[in-house]
Amino acid sequence: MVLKAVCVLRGEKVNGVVKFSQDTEEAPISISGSIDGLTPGKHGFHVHEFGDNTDGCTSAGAHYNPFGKTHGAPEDEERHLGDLGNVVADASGKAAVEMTDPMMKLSGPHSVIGRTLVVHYDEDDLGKGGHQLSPTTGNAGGRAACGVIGIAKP
Ligand SMILES: [Cu+2]
Ligand SMILES: [Zn+2]
Repeated sequence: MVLKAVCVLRGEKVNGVVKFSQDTEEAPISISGSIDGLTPGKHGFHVHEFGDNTDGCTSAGAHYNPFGKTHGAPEDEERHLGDLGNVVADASGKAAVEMTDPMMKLSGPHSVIGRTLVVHYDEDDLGKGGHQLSPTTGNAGGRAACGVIGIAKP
């Protein structure tokens, strides 16, 4: 049973497509895709709580955090479920996304399907930057583009 989901990211200048797949209920999720229109360098990348874009990316709420944890890096135990770290854009502003995540799921009570994927203007400091926002958002700045994660066409 392979689960597949897709997210079309749309922003003022930033656009992208990100695909999610999970081979079994227990398997780590694979995330791949590409994002264009970024500034070169690192950009925070998270699943936010709500699949609500009524008022743009703001309506997506905070990082998806069903276990009441502090913001962190994807490889940390102490992280929001939605924390995917950073994507890295090259000199032309294009980021190739290729990651796996041990915690995120496409099924069950904490599935990310129906929630919003966000790419930020700034780098996520993974909770370690010492800024007042580090423990909640990684101080990743505004939301450059977002989209709701949906079930992919087979
Ligand atoms: Cu975010
Ligand atoms: Zn977070």
